[in-house]
Amino acid sequence: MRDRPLLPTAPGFWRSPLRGPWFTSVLGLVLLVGITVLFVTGLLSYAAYNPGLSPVNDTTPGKGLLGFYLFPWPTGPVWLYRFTQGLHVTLGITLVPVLLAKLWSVVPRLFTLPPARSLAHALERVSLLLLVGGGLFEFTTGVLNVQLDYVFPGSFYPLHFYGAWVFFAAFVAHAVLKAPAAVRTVRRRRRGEAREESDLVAPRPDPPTVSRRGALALVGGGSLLLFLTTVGQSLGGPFRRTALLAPHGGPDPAGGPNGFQINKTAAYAGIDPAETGQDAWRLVVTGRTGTVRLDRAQLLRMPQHSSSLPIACVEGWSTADQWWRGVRLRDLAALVGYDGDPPDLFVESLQRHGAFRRAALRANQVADGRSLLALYVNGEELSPDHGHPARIIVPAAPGVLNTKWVARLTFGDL
Ligand SMILES: Nc1nc2c(c(=O)[nH]1)N[C@H]1C(S)=C(S)[C@@H](COP(=O)(O)O)O[C@H]1N2
Ligand SMILES: [Mo]
Repeated sequence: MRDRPLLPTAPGFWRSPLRGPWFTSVLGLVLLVGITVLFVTGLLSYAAYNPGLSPVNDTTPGKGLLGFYLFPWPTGPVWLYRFTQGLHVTLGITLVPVLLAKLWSVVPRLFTLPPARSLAHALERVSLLLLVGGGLFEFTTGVLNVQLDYVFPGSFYPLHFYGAWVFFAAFVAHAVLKAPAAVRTVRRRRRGEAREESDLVAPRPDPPTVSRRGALALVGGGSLLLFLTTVGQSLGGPFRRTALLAPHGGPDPAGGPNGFQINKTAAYAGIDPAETGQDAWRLVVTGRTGTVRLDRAQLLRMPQHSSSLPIACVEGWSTADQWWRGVRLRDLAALVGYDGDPPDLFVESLQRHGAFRRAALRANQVADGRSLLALYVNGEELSPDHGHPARIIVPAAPGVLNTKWVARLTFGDL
């Protein structure tokens, strides 16, 4: 190495001939579109939790001002959450190489001196700190939540949600400042004008080992590989085998009617088989007219209905439609005094600990005739791991609202 400066603050320290406005601009424009989609699908995912309905779903209902956009999550099309959340997680993972390459391409700027030339420059650098910090935070918490199965039980939602607003605010400011120049750079290059004058270009570059196009292809190839090894978890069928990187991808477990993905097993949730048997288990339903206790035989004497619905988890994986059979939630509401227009519903399971042992469903979800307290799946009794003796299944809702091992239903406006 000939006279390489020791400090990264010296322009000559950075030698890669790949750095330059074109490389940075192409990656930036990809992220402009991608991160906007991530933000929108993320907000949708949050709305789908019914966070404003009850502190059980979210400890800071509505998230104050940031929850301004919340709306009652619809119950159709039934694949809605499967689609929005599959897109959110798959796209997030696919964009990781692009994000890293983009950060790499501008890393010399992190070290420019003086740290601030003017107030405007100082503000810009602070916004970049929020941008880079926020971006790394969002991608890291997202990937950890998917890969490690709720490493931040209960706290992932507020962290990822607040982080998203900080990140996206900085992202919008950055895009407004930089996107026009990025578009010009890419257009100029397309017209064959190769002139590149920028502080991103190394003043004394090393000889290239790969072209800029080649480097971009490498990044794109990395993204494609991540995409192909992730997307199968939300497609199902033969594609599920391709989801090598997704913890709940891979082939269907076991097989048979109950042979589809399991999130938490009965053993993990601490469900004692003694509590779920014919003799012990009672469903306690409370509403306007009081409380009713039903054993399994009584539930089976009520009108039984079927619906074909998927399980779609916040982690991005989902199942194909399963054929559920059981009692309609609105028929259970009618048992306790709500004929015609059912209210909200508070669901509690036999599980004693854990964030997802309770859930609040909105009136529109209770009213939908496809929303069931399911006793059967695919023609067989629910297996212990899928929620025996009874579980909630609601169309288009996130997995967490499909409470397993149900013990108590409380109808009433929340
Ligand atoms: N009681 C209880 N119900 C629960 C959960 C839980 O941890 N406890 N996990 C939920 C989550 S996050 C998902 S994605 C679905 C998964 O359902 P499955 O395991 O039958 O596929 O169950 C939901 N129901
Ligand atoms: Mo889930």
